[in-house]
Amino acid sequence: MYSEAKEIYASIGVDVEQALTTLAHTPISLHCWQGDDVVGFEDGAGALGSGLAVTGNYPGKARSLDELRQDLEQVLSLLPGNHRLNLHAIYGDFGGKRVDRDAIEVQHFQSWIDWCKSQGIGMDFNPSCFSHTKADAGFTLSSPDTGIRDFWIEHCQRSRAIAAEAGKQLGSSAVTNVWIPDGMKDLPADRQSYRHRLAESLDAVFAEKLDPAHNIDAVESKLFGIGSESFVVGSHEFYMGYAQKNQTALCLDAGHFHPTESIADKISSVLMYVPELLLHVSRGVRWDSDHVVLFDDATQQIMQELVRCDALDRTHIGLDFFDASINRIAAWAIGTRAAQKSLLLALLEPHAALRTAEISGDYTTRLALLEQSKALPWSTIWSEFCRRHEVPGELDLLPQIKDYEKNVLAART
Ligand code: RNT
Ligand code: ZN
Repeated sequence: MYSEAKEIYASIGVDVEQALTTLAHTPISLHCWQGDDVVGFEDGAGALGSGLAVTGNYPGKARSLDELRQDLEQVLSLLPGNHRLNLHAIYGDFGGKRVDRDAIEVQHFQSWIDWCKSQGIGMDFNPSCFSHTKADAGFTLSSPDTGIRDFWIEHCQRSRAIAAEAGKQLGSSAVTNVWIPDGMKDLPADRQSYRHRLAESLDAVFAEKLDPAHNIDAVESKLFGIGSESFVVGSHEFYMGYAQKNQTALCLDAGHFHPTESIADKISSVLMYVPELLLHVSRGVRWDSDHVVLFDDATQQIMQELVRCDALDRTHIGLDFFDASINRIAAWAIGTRAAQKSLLLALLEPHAALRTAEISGDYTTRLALLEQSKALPWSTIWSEFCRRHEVPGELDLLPQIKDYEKNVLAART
């Protein structure tokens, strides 16, 4: 079936082997926080806050570092290709000691770096500016309180240093993504001073120049959060401007815009002005920005743009969702594979023919070719990709997840 499918694609000018090579060399950064509902391993870690919410109570969540690593290894065994770990600062190896956010050091993350080395994968990093008493008033880097601002600046600076060390040890640059929850439930009287303070704080966070071979800085905007419905300090315009001015990477989270707005359309624009892009592939549903990623139009369009803009080399693809209402391993695996399948579909487009049709004004052919693409045997190519990487195909995925649930997760009560 594979050789037949390959022939079909060759007949429309698509090199399937080339597509599979590109797919194999495009890692997806697995967000550690899907495994335990964004709790982390701090001493006394409590409720998720700062506008983030996880709903559901499916049994079997990871309760310790060892369990989270075991789960991640299981997820990696279900994914074709070579991926990365996206770690939040609250997931340090704190050994049961109280280590506040302004005191984190490389030593607290060395066991993660070693784990990544053992898995042959790279690591990305995130300061955790939420779920903390010093974030409870709703502000971190933009807080009017100097003490609070300095606390979070210190946390972000330390996060960059940890990321850079991970990048150095692993021989692959770590992307450090700054997202903060700062905003207001009701109408503010002075938006500007918050934004000025955020810019100043970010300047302090990024003041130390780090080797881009070890660390890449990214900033992430949001439209609104729970409790910040009327005003978010770090809006899209704010970070778009900041990233452009300071030439940091810009993070686009698919769930952080108006419901009818797609981040796919933004990719070709922002890449004209910022050096690199970080994606939080996610799925917004009504107020939630973090449903499990699907093989849907939105995800396919994002991947199409990355391929059509030849932007894969300048884009870091990460995921951002957390669903506690289903098996968490399934959420991770289904979401990541959906992103990969979308990328494969994009790589299998007949690009030359599409461009020729478009430039000659033959939009009929363009539309027909796009519809044709959906009906071609891309899933046979996907099966072959899974087979080559010795991971389950679509029919074997669920049974493997159920086995793990029965043999491992069920014992966690
Ligand atoms: C929150 C942002 C942010 C977080 C994670 C936990 O709205 O999307 O990326 O989801 O860092
Ligand atoms: Zn995000």
